[in-house]
Amino acid sequence: MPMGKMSQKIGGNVRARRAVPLLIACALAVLAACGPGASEQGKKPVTLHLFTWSDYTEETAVKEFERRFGVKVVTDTFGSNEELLAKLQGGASGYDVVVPSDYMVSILIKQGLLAELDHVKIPNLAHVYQHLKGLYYDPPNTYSVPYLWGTTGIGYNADLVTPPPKSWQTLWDARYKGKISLLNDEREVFGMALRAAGESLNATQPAKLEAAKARLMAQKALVKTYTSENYDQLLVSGEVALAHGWSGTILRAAAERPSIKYVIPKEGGTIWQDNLCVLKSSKHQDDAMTLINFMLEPQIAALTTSKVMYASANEEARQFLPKEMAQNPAIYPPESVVARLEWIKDVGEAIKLYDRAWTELKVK
Ligand code: SPD
Repeated sequence: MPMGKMSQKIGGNVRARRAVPLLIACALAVLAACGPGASEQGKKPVTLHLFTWSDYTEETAVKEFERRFGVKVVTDTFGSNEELLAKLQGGASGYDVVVPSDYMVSILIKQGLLAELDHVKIPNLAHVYQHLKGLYYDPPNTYSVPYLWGTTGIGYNADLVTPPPKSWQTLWDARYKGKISLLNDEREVFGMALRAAGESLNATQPAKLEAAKARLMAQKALVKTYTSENYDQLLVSGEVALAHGWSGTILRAAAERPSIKYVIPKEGGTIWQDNLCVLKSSKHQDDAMTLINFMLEPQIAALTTSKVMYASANEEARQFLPKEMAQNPAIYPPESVVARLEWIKDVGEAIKLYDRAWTELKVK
């Protein structure tokens, strides 16, 4: 029973039983102790712990879930897939639902960290675009449900950057010294430097990574900051003129300051998809799947996209979006753009080369 109705009903009982206040006080005390999610049998309340990207949830939707299912949701955020992985490997316990991107799903599966999903409990999976299911990182979607997807490109302030950037090389333009931010994300930053040189963003050859590192080292003096969490605000305030970043975050900045634009450079960049997954260690797997199913309700998914401005993997959600979002090519890029994008993949042992190069870039 939804919490609202449950408490109305208990309120009614309170009025009807003025003669037995002690009994009522006990009943209320039990409920208060149980809090959200307490079943009518007085079971312990359920709190789900959601570990997701920063600025990736829509508060009204979360509140509606809590109201409808009587389960509380506590949200904690990360800024990169590697941060998520490190926290899980470091034994961060207590999370139920996590939101890894594509390649990180494959890594978490390999590490045995994800629970198998029961598709019967997630009927709204039927609303997910067919072409976004069954992707390389989890072909049967045994462990992951597509949630939001997007691209990686350049956000720029057209009042400050002329001509408009067409190439990643603009991020090496000394005229913008101190006005450039890059994602704080090793696969994205190395991926960008590799694509800028015409390479795959999944290159594993040491020489290619060394060359990418040398280019990033040379660029470093121009870079104000490596951040994945506040570059929208840096763009809006004018502190940076060019930001390597994710589509939705830049579009949110553009909504605040119309001179901010988003471009995917001609050399191409990353296409990515973030997924809803349940951790094997979750003690609330059924509730976690209920949350996932809820997030896939078309109107809830539309609410989320209209806030975060990333494309929903949910096909049915699109009709509930305002037209300017549903038809915005920066949110839903056309096939011709998707064709020059590349998915980040698990590079296996070569990740050690990336890790080392990234650490060197950040410390030197
Ligand atoms: N602020 C939310 C950003 C979500 C980005 N997901 C990105 C994945 C990239 N590889």
